[in-house]
Amino acid sequence: MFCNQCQEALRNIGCDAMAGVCGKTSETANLQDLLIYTLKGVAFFNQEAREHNLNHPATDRLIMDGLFTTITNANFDPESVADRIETALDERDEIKGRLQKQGLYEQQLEPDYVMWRTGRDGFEAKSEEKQVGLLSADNEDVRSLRSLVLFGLKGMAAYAEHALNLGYKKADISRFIERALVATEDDSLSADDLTALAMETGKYGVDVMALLDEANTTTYGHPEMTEVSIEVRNNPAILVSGHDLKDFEELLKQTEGTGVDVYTHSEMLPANYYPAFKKYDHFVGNYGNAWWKQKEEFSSFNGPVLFTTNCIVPPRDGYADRVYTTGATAYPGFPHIPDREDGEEKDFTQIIEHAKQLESPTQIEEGSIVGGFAHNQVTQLADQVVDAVKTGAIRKFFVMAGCDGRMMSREYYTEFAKQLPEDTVILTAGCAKYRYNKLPLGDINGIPRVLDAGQCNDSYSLAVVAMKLKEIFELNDINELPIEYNLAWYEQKAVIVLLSLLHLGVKDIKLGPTLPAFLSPNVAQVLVDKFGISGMTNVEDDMAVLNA
Ligand code: FS2
Ligand code: SF4
Repeated sequence: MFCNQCQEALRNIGCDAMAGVCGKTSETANLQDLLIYTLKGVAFFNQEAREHNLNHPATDRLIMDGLFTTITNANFDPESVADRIETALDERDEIKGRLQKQGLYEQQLEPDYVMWRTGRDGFEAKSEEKQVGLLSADNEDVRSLRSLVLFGLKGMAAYAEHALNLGYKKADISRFIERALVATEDDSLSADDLTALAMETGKYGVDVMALLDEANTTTYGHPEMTEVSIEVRNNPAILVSGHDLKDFEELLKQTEGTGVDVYTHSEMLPANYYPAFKKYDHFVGNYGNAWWKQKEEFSSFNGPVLFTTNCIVPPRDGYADRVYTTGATAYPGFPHIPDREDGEEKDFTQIIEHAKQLESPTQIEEGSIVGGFAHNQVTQLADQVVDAVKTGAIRKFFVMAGCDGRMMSREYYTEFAKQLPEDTVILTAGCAKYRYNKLPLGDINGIPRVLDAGQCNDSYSLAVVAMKLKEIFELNDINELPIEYNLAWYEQKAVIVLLSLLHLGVKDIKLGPTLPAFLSPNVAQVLVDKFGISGMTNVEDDMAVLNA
């Protein structure tokens, strides 16, 4: 195996042993590479089918789901990945047959990724071939840029799938995903071409986040300022993690009146901010913190846990028998709630019945947290915010969005938040917030000093707010605003968020706790020269650099 897609890549180079730092086995990692390789073949033919209106909507989902499956901490189950490879091979050849039937495709000298086929027992050997994995290109800059595009596409696909689950899709986004997947196999593209493609990936990143925002807010209402309880009640309960609001809604409906409570964990916390979910009395609040604390927190929760997306940590005994997955996620031994069929809801009966037999959660924290500051809520507070900026009560905003993680070096973010002067406000989104959302940072004229917009995809909201402020203050450039960016990344959704911000013209982003291992020195230099990106150093120096 060789994998360098996340912030925990071994020695900040890549995981290449029997298992990744995340716990993904070499077998699963290789199969994930083979799945991506196969999806490129699906994309190759589906581009052509799309041109002639011969494409099927199910192919869009297949590509999104396949990419999503390979995101860090989403799917650890080699069987589930191999199932997807089989399905993708069939889909690829079926689309090819469809084109041939119409005389739109003639067999030619095809690259391996569009023609390879073995039985399931041949997947392992195939997955070890050099051309399948991330090291297929010999030129390190080409390799780096292909990785940047591919990892951005993974994040894009995840967001596109959440939107699709709510019935929202855009052909342009699927078309781009296909084109870009195929481009990562095109040896005729230069480093400049691939750099342009990476920037274009950012454009579609903005589009997909806007689409998901539309899907979420149209379906569930605009997030609103909400006080979320972090305490527990004395009923059996289910804890829901991940990002998929459709899954969350269906579980809430199916648990209503059963005596089983529902709590959110990690990236599901923002579900508390949506008006549509507030009518459920058995939706109690949030339990615990960011994904990496799940071993302790799932143990004390006592009830079953549902993963709707990443981030899964290989479990410890004591709770492993009460963890369920759904969607793109899987882990060997965890029961998997199957996909929706024919417009029906997913069936959560098994996990609900399981919950009824278990103890209620043990309380681990007291009080509440406040969030729900997505763009609509902030726009409603615009007068208050603008006044505070004009009078100098708020001198600066710090966007501290992204991911949390288990590395000790991430204590930096807690310290940074603590040391920020009192006339500054943190704008956050994603699970990065857990590093400071429970600190007593107070408020400025009633505006909390930590404004949480929501999940990582709600970083889009922060961009909308910035655009709005630019308009109000009649500025020419978003970078003239008193906003600094100090982002934390972990997995590939952060890659698409970063590319999106670059596309919107945001400059001088600080990125930590380490710069991505997949950036070659030359590609990293381009990001420095063109966008002023820099790595985090230490709190004192970074405070000075960011004029805190
Ligand atoms: Fe956090 Fe993990 Fe949101 Fe990431 S819970 S690192 O999936 O996408 O952010
Ligand atoms: Fe390593 Fe991250 Fe890849 Fe897991 S996802 S194998 S930790 S680089």
